[in-house]
Amino acid sequence: MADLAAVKRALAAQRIETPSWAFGNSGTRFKVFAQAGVPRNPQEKIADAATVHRFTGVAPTVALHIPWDKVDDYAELRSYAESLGVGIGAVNTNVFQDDAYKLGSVTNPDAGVRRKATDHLLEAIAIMDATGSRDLKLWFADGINYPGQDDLRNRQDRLAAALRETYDRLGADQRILLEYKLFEPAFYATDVPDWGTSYAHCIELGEKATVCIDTGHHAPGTNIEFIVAFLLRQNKLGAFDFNSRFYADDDLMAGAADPFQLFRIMYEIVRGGALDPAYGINFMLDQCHNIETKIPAIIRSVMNIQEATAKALLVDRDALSRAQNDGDVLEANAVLMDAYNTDVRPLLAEVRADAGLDPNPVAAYRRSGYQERIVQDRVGGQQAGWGA
Ligand code: RM4
Ligand code: MN
Repeated sequence: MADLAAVKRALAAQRIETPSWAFGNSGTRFKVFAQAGVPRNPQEKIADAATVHRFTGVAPTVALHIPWDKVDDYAELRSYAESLGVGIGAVNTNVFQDDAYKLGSVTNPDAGVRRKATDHLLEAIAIMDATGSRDLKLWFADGINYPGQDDLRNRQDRLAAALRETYDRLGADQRILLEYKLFEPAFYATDVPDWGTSYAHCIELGEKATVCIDTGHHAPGTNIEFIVAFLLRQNKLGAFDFNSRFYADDDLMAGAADPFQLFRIMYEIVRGGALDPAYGINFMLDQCHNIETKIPAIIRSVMNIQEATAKALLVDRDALSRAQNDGDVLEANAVLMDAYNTDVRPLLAEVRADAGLDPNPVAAYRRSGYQERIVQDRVGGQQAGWGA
């Protein structure tokens, strides 16, 4: 049996980072449905992130996306966040929305465009210096649509050069998280399409470069927990972008589409001793709430990750290794499924009560009046969004 007190301690210590962009308007390429009360600036996004933390107790940092969260004074933004009880987490770069990037950013055949893109990555590190952020998250939309459009190998060389220059600019406690994505917006070949490509570049760069797994960025049927186990063994897993997918990069609430997959991922994290924040993995959300109310959807996502984690922590690891070593296939599977099939909601309610929180964060948020207040207050101005 798992030690319940230890399970509760691990759950209380768990940390999940929220994404500033998830509080803004988003949509598909067909339509963005604007919502009332959505933030108009980075400060309002941070206020919403602080609200998620206030009700969950486990989301004390918020990731920025530049230039969406551009401000004149990042030290001031940091103080503002801290005054609301949260810190600024990863800084995400954006080299996918400028006209110049039509044929790629750091892999573009034009050296001038590559310079512009790399300068943006360096600018993001300067922002991290001011915000006190550890993580620079890089995702490249780069790729090509047609065979022969550009030279696949040259593009890897250009990518490596930009990554090297960026890596060399990192401070002692800063690191690169290199994200990958199978396809979209490029349809024939993406320059960082999978974890192997990201891993190889991270190895080439050095120990301050690690892989970021976005759970929505794989081909259907990919065994993500295998990737987790493999990268943990190599000390190269740096972060997650959690979300759910049914088809492609759907960006739905984490744990909504496949809670069993989330459990299997979190089991590998627990198995690898990587849940403790001191291990250094940044467990982030990367979602878009196109039709549902954003703040409670993010609270729900945090809770879904907590539930998957609680189940992973409840796995009877001794019984599991016994069954595995005995070659008892059915028993080993049963041990894992026993944990998965446990209703952990009462346990999490206790953990929250122990921390002085409402056991039901979504209901508490709904009762708090925060949603009504932002709907009333945030009138006029330009609502934040990623401009689909
Ligand atoms: C990308 C990728 C990045 C995120 C953007 C908004 O698909 O997942 O992590 O920064 O979307
Ligand atoms: Mn992502």
